[in-house]
Amino acid sequence: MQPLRERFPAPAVMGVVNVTPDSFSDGGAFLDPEAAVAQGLRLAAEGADVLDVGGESTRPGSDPVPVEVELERVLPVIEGLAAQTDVPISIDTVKAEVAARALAAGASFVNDVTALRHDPDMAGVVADAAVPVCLMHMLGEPKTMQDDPRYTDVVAEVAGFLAERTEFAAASGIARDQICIDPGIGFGKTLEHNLSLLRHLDRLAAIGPPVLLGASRKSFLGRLTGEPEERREFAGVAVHLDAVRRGAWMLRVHEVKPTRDALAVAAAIEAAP
Ligand code: HH2
Repeated sequence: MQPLRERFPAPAVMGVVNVTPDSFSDGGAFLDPEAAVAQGLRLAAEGADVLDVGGESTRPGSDPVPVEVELERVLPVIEGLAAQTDVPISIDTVKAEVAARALAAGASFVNDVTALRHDPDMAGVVADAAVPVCLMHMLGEPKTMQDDPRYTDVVAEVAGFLAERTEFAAASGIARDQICIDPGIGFGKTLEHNLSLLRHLDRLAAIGPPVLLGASRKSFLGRLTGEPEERREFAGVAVHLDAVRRGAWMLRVHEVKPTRDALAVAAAIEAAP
């Protein structure tokens, strides 16, 4: 398998396809499989390098979803997308059974917001399928993670966690060049925690694996701008552009085109004599 950094040269873009009734910014919009597939194809046409399909919301306060419900949501969308686009499909799940069925249906990337901690079988599923995996940091669980999250040194603690999970993944038989890491913006973090992680992203990039980052529409952008979820696009582009300058490799976004445009302009400036 081609190393992640070669297969998806930085800066890469992951488009979000949420098949949930309750995702924080687009819950219910794409619950119908046809609408979700159409959304994925639109993001692919806009230049997404990967499409991240998720059937369980992880927004603060959300409840877990039974495995059958999650499968019912994501499988038709993965099958539909796999039949109509060559853009690789990622499955955003914490459950090994959902990951395995999604991979069989056409997904080829696993995005686990618990970094292989939730389900003891997840590492084996990823290793056996020899697919890339994203290991994300989260403090606590979605239901309670925003209830007074505390760190002594957020950057050091998140970096230590991601380094430890990378070693765990490698020891579980997952190829090192198929692992990426993610600080998990908004997952058990205050505004200040998110900003520190963004400012010191270079320290996370120094761990080794490429860094995936998702700030799209998140509440800290609302805190900074006063805008509701559907109007945080400009703020999101600003964060993502800054993150790429500080070493981020892939950006997880709800709208691909604005991110692609911003990256194209930044790259043109960088290439000027
Ligand atoms: N954020 C969300 C979900 N999955 N995966 C990674 N690797 N990084 C993230 O930052 C990340 C993620 C939350 O965003 P969204 O999918 O829009 O919302 P919800 O979890 O409510 O479906």
